[in-house]
Amino acid sequence: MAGFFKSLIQRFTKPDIDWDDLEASLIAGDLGPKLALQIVSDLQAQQRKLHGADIVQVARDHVRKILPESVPHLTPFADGRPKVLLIVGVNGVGKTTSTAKLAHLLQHAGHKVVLAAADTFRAAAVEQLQVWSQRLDAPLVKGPPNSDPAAVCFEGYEMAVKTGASFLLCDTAGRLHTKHNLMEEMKKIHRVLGRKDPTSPHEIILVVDATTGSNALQQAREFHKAIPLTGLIVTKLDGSGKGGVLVPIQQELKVPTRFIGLGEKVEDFQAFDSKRFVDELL
Ligand SMILES: Nc1nc2c(ncn2[C@@H]2O[C@H](COP(=O)(O)OP(=O)(O)OP(=O)(O)O)[C@@H](O)[C@H]2O)c(=O)[nH]1
Ligand SMILES: [Mg+2]
Repeated sequence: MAGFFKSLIQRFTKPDIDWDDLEASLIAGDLGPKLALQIVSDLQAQQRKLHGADIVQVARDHVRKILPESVPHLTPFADGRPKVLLIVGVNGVGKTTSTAKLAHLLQHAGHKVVLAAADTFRAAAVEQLQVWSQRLDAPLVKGPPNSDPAAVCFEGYEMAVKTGASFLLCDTAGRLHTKHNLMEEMKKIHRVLGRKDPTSPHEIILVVDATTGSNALQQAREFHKAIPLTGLIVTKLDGSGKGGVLVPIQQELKVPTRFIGLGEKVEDFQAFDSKRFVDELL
């Protein structure tokens, strides 16, 4: 995915910049129309001969200003209560894989994790998380087919308390942000988790697939409207997606990217580093 900015340098070699072309290129890089316009206006205001490198410098400066320098780490509660993470998103973006990767990361940091298989629609979904649970040696809570996903998360909370786990990770079913009943079901999971601890779920993480481009912004808008997102996981950055969309999501919704997925293996996962993203990845 690396090289979006580099491609701009290669494309705009002449000092006479075609502004429409530049704006379109920035939008094609998933930076969003608002930011694209800001970058173009900023460059036009300079009233001098510009080269590709100038474009990239201005674009990088804008992106740096939008992205927070650092994002909060996932730390356990000092009082021993489980910290609850709800993992949500549309179908196939990498929720289950990212749940496993996150569990692995937390275990690596010395924390005990419980997994809740709240995707009760598909038997294969439960099996998929079960395989991860065995591989990671993390307890799994699941329900019968088509059972209430909110109840699975509720039981997950009880299991986390019983086993003294610091984190409960709830993997949910894929849901289209345009499907009202599925969004209502997600709100119910949110409400039911709040019965055990009114501040739970403590993190609501939307998983988006970098290869879907700007569509991820619309997904983020709709999910954020339904339940307040606390962070983003951007997956499949090893593919063709540049991940530029995380910039307008931060700019418009103030939802920070917390982790990135870079492959199918459990290790292909990192805490988001904005400096590295701007300097190397984008
Ligand atoms: N290349 C690559 N593949 C990924 C990444 N994350 C997930 N995948 C793959 O994407 C596919 C879907 O991943 P899942 O974790 O099952 O996605 P999901 O969101 O849980 O899917 P549903 O539960 O069906 O909505 C799998 O083949 C994963 O291996 C990533 O960062 N890079
Ligand atoms: Mg899944």
